Amino acid sequence: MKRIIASIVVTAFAWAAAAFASDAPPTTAPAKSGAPQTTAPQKPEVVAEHMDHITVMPADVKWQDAPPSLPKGAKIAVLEGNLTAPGPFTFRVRVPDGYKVPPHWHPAVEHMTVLQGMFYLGMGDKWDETVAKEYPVGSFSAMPQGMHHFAWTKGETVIQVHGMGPWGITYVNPSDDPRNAPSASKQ
Ligand SMILES: [Cu+2]
Repeated sequence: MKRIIASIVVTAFAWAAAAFASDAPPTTAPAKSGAPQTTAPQKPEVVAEHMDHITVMPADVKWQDAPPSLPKGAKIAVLEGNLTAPGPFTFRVRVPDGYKVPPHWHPAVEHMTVLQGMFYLGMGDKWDETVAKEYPVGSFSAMPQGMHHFAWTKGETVIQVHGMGPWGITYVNPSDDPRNAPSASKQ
């Protein structure tokens, strides 16, 4: 009985070994000296080198004045990444009631989630509130890069935007760009 079991085990092992061998990548070179090949196991740290675990508690969200590319009155909090560099980013924008962003587009997909207030988003080159859609708290939108759109708010509103940088904003009408305003300071 013992011999039968041993035979089955050996057979099973041989089959498994053969199966493994046939699945092995063709580039694997056989061991030359018969010494066991040592392959260093994949270290989880390899993944950690590319990204740290980022956690941001509500009390840790640091608000600052939004860059001059946005109309005055906006605050921004960057939670992840660098908006000007390639790679993932996440930021929040807090704007007052009645805040307006004229028609514009972005160089990357805009993933937007409404966290507070009421956000209105319309597609197109021209300001037209009749074509806009209402986005209450909890709404999400993912907009293709380059799509022309405009937005405004009702009540103090916070949206969260994430995507793959570099991020930016280009206004359809350069005269709408706050960076082009005569009063725009170089601070
Ligand atoms: Cu936008």
